[in-house]
Amino acid sequence: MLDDTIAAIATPLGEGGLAVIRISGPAAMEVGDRCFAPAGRASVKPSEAATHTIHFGHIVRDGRNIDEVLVSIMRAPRTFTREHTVEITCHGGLLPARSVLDAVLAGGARLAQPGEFTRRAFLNGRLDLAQAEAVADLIHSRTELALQAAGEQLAGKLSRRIEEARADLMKALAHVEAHIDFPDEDIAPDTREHLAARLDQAARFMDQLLATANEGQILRRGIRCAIVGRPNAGKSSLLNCLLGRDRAIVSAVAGTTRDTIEETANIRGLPVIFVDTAGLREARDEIEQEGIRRSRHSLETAEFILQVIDLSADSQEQSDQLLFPGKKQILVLNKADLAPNLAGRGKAIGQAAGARGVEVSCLTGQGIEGLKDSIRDLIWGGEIRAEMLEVMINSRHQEALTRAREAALRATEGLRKEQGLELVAMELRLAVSAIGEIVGKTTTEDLLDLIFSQFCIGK
Ligand SMILES: Nc1nc2c(ncn2[C@@H]2O[C@H](COP(=O)(O)OP(=O)(O)OP(=O)(O)O)[C@@H](O)[C@H]2O)c(=O)[nH]1
Ligand SMILES: [Mg+2]
Repeated sequence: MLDDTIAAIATPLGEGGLAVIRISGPAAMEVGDRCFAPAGRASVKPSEAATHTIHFGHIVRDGRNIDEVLVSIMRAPRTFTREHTVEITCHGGLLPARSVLDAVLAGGARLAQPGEFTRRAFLNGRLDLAQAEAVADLIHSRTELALQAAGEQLAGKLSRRIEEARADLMKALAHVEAHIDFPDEDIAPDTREHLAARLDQAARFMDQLLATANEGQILRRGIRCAIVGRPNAGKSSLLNCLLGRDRAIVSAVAGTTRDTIEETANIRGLPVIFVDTAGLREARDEIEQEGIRRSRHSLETAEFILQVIDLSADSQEQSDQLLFPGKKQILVLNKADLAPNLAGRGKAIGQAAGARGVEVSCLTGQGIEGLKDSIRDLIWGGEIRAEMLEVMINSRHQEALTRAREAALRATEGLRKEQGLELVAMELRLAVSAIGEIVGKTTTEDLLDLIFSQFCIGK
């Protein structure tokens, strides 16, 4: 598969200033020769051009000029894929980019699959698997913190720690295997204990990495928060305040929001997916009934809840507020501007309900910054430190690490319980292989397909 030459549009499909068509593979220069006509006095064909140079000219097909372009020539191995690469920068817009791509395909390239450029970078040793995943994280990151974490992973911070852990396990395995090869020299009890202690340490190291999974997930896919409460409490107003724009309709009519509205906001660097919902009450009609059903569904799937309470409403109504046991939540006591007599009571009301209470006014913006801090504290559990961003495992890493850790623990137990060394070695081999999956030392086609299919075409 690596001997053919692939091509794709690398920029978003839409109108823009420029579009880039990327060609990679052994015949990239020849494909370039077939569709690019250099212009100007110093003009050369791609196959004759010096590496890492840019050339002006036209893309031609059947003798007709398709677009005026710049062509970048980059020869292997100093390229993203480590293969010969030609990048054609043409006019932006779907049609010019498509026409140039068609000319390139007619010139002998094959259309790339999603993620195929990055897959080649991995197969050619330019990146390991964790770094390749970081490329996708980088593209999809929605906040600067997420971007920073992806950048650290791309730079190899996670990979280095994984390699260290893998090397430790391999050393232990080599040690055990050496004793298997010379069966008459049985392993001494203190050597067994020494090895077991080393494996304990490796398991602790894996525990440290595993502890970053939660934050890693939050930064990568965001965290879901349902905004719930009675009709007219100000849920949609709160969504708009947190987003900083007028997304949802706000009105004095109770029952304004009927469908759920989802939007991602950047809260202190964390991507939070807020879901505004229909107010919870006895439904007045079929549509409202469906809206309330959706609200309840959002409530169930949310990882935390902002429960909005209208401070100015009469206290009878407050007393039948719904509580959501087992969910992280913040009571947002809204319309503080209308209830100056209740100022400062938020904390107490929250405590009475067993949650943090924050007074805000969506009208004046009072308390909104404090609410953002409370949200960050609730989901991150403390301050966001730079070194935390250096390693943030994803769910695939978590799964592989958990397997590696369990196998390492079984090996430790085997050593301490004087079990046969064959068994210990088998567990250690499992551990080495599981941890190797993270960086791609051990992989299967299926795993690669799964990872790279999540990329866009052209990446
Ligand atoms: N004075 C004051 N009015 C507010 C505040 N927040 C919201 N309102 C008003 O309260 C009314 C209801 O606001 P919405 O945001 O539509 O309330 P909701 O909870 O989304 O209501 P439903 O979608 O109908 O369930 C509107 O008239 C808002 O202008 C506030 O902090 N102070
Ligand atoms: Mg609403």
